[in-house]
Amino acid sequence: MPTATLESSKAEGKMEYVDKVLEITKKRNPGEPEFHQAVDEVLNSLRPVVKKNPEIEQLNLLERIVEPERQIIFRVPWQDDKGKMQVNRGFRIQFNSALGPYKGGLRFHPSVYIGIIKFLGFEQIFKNSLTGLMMGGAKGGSDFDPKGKSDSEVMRFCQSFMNELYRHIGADTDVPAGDIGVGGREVAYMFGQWKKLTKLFNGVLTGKGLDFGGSLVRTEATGYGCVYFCDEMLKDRKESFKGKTVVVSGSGNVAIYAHQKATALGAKVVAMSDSNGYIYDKNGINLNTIKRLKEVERKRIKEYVNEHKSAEYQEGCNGIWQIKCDVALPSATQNELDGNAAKTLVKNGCIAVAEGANMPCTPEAVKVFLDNKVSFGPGKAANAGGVATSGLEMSQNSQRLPWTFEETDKKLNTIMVNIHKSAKEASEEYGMPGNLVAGSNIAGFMKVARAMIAQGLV
Ligand code: NDP
Ligand code: 2IT
Repeated sequence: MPTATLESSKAEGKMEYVDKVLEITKKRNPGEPEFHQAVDEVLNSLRPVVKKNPEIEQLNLLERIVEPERQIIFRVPWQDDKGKMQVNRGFRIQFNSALGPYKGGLRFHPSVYIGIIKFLGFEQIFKNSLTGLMMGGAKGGSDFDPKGKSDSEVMRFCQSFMNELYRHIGADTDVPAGDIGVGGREVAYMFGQWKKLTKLFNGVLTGKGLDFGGSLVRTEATGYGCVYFCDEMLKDRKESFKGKTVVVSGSGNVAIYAHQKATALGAKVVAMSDSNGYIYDKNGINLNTIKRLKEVERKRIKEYVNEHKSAEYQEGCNGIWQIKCDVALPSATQNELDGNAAKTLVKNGCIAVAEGANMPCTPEAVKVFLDNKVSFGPGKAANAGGVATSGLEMSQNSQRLPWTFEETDKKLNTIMVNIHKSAKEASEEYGMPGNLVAGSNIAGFMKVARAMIAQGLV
C-alpha cells in the first residue's frame, strides 16, 4: 500500500489488516531486515485475497502464519585440528506444519543469524505448498564457515550439530537437507551421527548419498528445476533457451546444474561467480572445469582463467549483471541483484529472470523487471525443484525403493510445469496477469490457509 494511503487510514484511526500485521511483525522481530523483506512481499501480494476472503482476517490467519510454530537455538561446540575448542550457534525454525512434516534446508555460512533463517523458513512454507507434495516449512543452519576447514573439522562440527538437532527432527516430524555450505559431504556426516544416536536408518535427511538412500536427480534438481520453470516462462513468450546467452551467478550446487540444463537446452552460459568475483568467457563457460574447481578441489572461481585463455576474471560479484544476456539466473544468495543491476539487464535486452537462489533480487529489482515486462520467476516457485525432489526422496525412502533418473527427472519436470501453471492462473484470477510474484504467493498461500482453517486453532 502506498505510504500516503497508509498514513491516511492511520489518521482515520483504521488500518488495513495487512498493514497492521506488517507493523506487528516488524515490531515483534526487530533487527531482522531479511525476514521483514520476505513477509512484506508475501503479505502485499495477498491484499486482494484478504479482501475476497474475510475469514482470513476474522481468524487472525496472517498473524498466525508469520509466527513460527517453534524456534530452536543451540550451542554447537567442536574441536579444531589444533585441539582448540570452538563454538558456533545452531538454529532450526519449524515454521509451519499445516501441510506435512517440517521440511527445509540447513545453511552453514558466517552471515547466518536468526533473521536469515526466519526469512528462509517463511519462504519455504509457500514454496513447499507450491510443489503439491506433503511438506510443511522449516529452515536451519549455523554461523559456522566450512570454507578453509579440513574434512575432519567439518565432520566434527556436523556431528556436534546433530548431537542437539536429533532431538527435534524425524522422518515424520522434520526433515532437513542442504543449502549454502551444506552439500553431500555435510548431509552424510549428519546422517551418520543421526543413525548412531537414534538407531534409525530412515529418510530423516534428504540429499543423502546415492548408496544410502539418496535420490537420483536431487543433486541436479534445483538448477534443473529453475531452468524448467524458466523454459515455461520463455514458452509463454514464444521463445526457448535455444541460442540464448545466459548469465548464472554463483558456482555452487544450484548454479552448476542450472548451467548444465540451460546448456543442454541449447543456451550458452557466459558468466558465473563466487563471493570473491566473476568470470566471463565469451565462448561459454566450461562446466567440467567449474565442477572440478568447486565440487572436488573447493577452490576459488578465479582459478578458471588459468585454464581458459578466452576467459576474464573481475573482482567483486555485482559486476556480473553488466554482462549482456538474454536470460539471467541469479543463483548465489539473497539481495545479490539490486535495482541498478536490474535496469542494466533490461537495457541490455534481458527477457527473462528466474531466481535459482532464495530472494536474490531486491524489491527494487523485482519492480524494474515487472514494470519492463521481463518474465520474472520468483525463488519460491523457480527454485522449488530442489525441495520437490527432496519430497520425492522421502517417498522413495518410505517405499524402500529407488526410482530411475529418468522417472525422477520426469516427475521434477511435471512439478515445475505445474508450479508455473498454478502461479500463472492465480495471477490471472486476481487481475495481475504475468505477475508470477503475486501468483506464486497467492497460490502457495491459499493451500496453507485452507489447511490451517480446517485444522482449527493449533
Ligand atoms: P552452495 O554453497 O553450493 O553455493 C553457493 C554459491 O553462492 C557459491 O558460489 C558461493 O560463493 C555463492 N555465495 C554464497 N554466499 C554468498 C554471498 N554472501 N555473496 C556472494 N556469493 C555468495 O549453495 P547452493 O548452490 O545450494 O545455494 C545457492 C542459493 O540457492 C541459496 O540462496 C540457497 O538458499 C538457494 N537454494 C538452494 C537449494 C538447494 O537445493 N541447494 C534449493 C533452493 C534454493 P563462495 O563459494 O565464494 O561462498
Ligand atoms: O531453499 C530450499 O528450498 C532448499 N535449500 C532445499 C530444501 C530441501 O529440503 O530440499
